[in-house]
Amino acid sequence: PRKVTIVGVPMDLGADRRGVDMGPSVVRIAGLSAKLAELGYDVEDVGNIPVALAEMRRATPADAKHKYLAEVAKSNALLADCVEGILERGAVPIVLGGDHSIAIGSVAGVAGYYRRRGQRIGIIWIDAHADINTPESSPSGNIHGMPLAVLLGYGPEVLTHIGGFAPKIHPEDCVIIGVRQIDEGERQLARQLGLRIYTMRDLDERGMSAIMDEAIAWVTRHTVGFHATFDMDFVDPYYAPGVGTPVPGGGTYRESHLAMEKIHDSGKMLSVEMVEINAVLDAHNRTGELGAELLLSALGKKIL
Ligand code: LYS
Repeated sequence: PRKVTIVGVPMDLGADRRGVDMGPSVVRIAGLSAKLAELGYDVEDVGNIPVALAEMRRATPADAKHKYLAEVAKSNALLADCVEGILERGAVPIVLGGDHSIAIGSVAGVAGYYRRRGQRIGIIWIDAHADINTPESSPSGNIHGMPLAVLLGYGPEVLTHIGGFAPKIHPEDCVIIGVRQIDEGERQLARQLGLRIYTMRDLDERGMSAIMDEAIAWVTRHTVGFHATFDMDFVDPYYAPGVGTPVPGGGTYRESHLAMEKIHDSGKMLSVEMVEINAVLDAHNRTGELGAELLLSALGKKIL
């Protein structure tokens, strides 16, 4: 059977708000491992990457532009090694966040693994936000608004150079899907890099199916495959109330599953990640359960 390995990252320092640190637990509680085993996978769960506790440390004024930088960097470096190890053991990594700053470590691990084999990877980034702020452009100083910029080589070196190389990905190998809130500096960087962004309007006009076909074809032109990173705030808050930065007008329950099903059917998904589920703001673990179900769709669960 195919192998999958789950790793949790109880990271909330990048969001500077408690609650997303419980994301790995709520997705596990929703029965992810057992349901993956039912799909026929050989499942391993390696537990959680250590993350500093926000209560143990006051954000310093020097850190205002990138809060908890040292702690976020440290956990992401550990995560990168862990993810690379999972790939070396022949399994597909399933990363449970945590806030979206953990994509820095996940992608560092996947990109590093394939780089050693002379190959590039792509990214499918499903999110209400573009996450392409830099410490200079960020309105909040929260690192979870910066991970895509970091992976493209923009931001503090302690983040961009995790794993010893930068950038982790080329702009022409990524897509962002579902954007409906973007900061001015992000808009500028996206334009400068020629990043392919599918906004909610694109989804409204063309539908999720066509967008996913195009997105998958795009990110696999020059790559061995892609990392899929799913920010739960892509989903409309009606279906996913338990997120830290809800934005109205998001994807439906069906659109979200369709995106994940098509990701699976492409046969090109190298690794997958679910982030920004906030247990404190959730209603009866509805969002946690949706997170587990969406991961199962990405791993091949079908209606029939
Ligand atoms: N763009 C905003 C910021 O940089 C929100 C980011 C939300 C990330 N999950 O703070």
